[in-house]
Amino acid sequence: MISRRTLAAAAFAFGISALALAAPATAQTKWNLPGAYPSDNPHTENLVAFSKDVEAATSGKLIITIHPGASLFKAPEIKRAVQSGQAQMGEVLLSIHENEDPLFGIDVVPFLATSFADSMKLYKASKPAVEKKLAAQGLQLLFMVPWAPQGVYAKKELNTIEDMKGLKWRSYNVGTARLGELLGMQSVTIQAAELPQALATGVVNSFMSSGGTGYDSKVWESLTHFYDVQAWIPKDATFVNKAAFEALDKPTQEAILKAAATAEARGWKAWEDKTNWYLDQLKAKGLKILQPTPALTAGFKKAGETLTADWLKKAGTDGQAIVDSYKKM
Ligand code: PCA
Repeated sequence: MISRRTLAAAAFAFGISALALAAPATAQTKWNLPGAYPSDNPHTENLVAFSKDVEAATSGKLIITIHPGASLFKAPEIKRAVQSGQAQMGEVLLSIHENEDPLFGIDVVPFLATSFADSMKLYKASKPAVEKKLAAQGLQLLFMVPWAPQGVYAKKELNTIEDMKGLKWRSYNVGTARLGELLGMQSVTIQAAELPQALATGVVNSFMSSGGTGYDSKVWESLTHFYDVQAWIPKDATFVNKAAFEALDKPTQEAILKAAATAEARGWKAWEDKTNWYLDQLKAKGLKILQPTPALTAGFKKAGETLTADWLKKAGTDGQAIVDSYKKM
């Protein structure tokens, strides 16, 4: 027998859900955006500004909470979390996923695009293909923002490439791991959030990255030299779960796209503006900021040729076509 109480509870619950169903036009949607880098890194500051822009443009209808520093998901898990809908949006270095598709590593082909202007050209040449690959995984690309040109940190002078042999090398993607292997180093993959600890405990004594990540990791507490190799400029991607995006009303979708375009421009500018600032900060902390010797450069170029050949083989004619169109720009 159904008690009066159950009936009342059912009526109450029905009332609530009817209300919820009737309300979406004014309801507030709350989304999560896991990120991989620290709160005061320009990538994260840009995401916070993006989220504020979306909130303002939707009059508070869509609230996106940024979770910096790999606090919600570890860097390599962020993309999968958004694909599966555990989070609605995410931000991470796209080349971490080069093993899924060589195109995700196009911006870490050594010495292909080493200035911000060239990096933007390479982005334009590769964007349609990258968008398509992400769409096939249930993701919509919102924007991409570069880091700074990548150099090498070490605890000793590096005059030739042989001086790198035997170093305990931190890698962050396929290319940096392969570089470690080619140059006879002991390579271990560690994402930025765990790098300060790995440096402090001596698990690694060398790595390739930007001035930004060296600064974030307080690299001066353990290492002494930075060689401005300018090997490549990797980019972070911010993406949204496609189904979640498509379930939003049109004005909200438009607000996101508009804020994304603004965030992209703001992010590129921030990194261009801060590249030298970071190197100055490292210098002020006592790090030696150096140009690589011609011999060291030659060694990196040679390893770079091997990496480029590896990549072109994996990326096939699609990859070659993008590289060709970039070179014509
Ligand atoms: N910082 C990130 C990726 C590239 C960079 O400059 C890192 O070192 O993990």
